[in-house]
Amino acid sequence: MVLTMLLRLTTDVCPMIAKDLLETNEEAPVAMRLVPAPAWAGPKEDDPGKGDGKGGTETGIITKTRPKTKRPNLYRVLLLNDDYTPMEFVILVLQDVFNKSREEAVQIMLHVHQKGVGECGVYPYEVAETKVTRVMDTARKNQHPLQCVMEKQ
Ligand code: TYC
Repeated sequence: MVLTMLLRLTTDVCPMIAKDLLETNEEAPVAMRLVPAPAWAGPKEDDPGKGDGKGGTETGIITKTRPKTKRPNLYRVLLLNDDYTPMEFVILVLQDVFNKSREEAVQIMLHVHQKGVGECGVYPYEVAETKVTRVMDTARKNQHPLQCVMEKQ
C-alpha cells in the first residue's frame, strides 16, 4: 500500500525547494516532484496567471509517495488467577484459544497460579479482543470464575 501526500507550494513561500524540485522534476519520479496543480486544487487567490518560473508566483503540487509502514498497536492478553478454576480447565483453554502446546500451557498455568497473573500472548486489538471473549465465554459456560483481560503493550 502507498500513501500519497499532496502539498501546495509556491516559489515565493519556499523558492529554493521549489526551484530544486522544478529542476529535478524528471529525475525524481518517486521521492518528490513538483507537478502542475490540478483544477481541483483551485486557483491561488493572489496568483493572477501562470508563473514565469523565475520565482515569485510558481504554483504546483508536490507529490510524495512512500510505503505505508504503520505497525498495529499490540495488546497483551493476560490470565488472572483465582482459587476455584481447575488447573486442567486453564490448560485446555490455553491450548485451545492460544494455540499453546500442552507443555507451554502447563508452564503458563503454573506461572499464573503462583504469581497471580500471566501473559498468554500479544496480538493486534481485534485478535486480542476475540481471545478474551472466547476465554470469558467458555469460563462462564462451565461456571468457572476464570478472568482474562487485555492491556495495551
Ligand atoms: N489457582 C487455580 C487452582 O488452584 C488454578 C488456576 C490457574 C486458576 C490459573 C486460574 O488463571 C488461572 N485450581
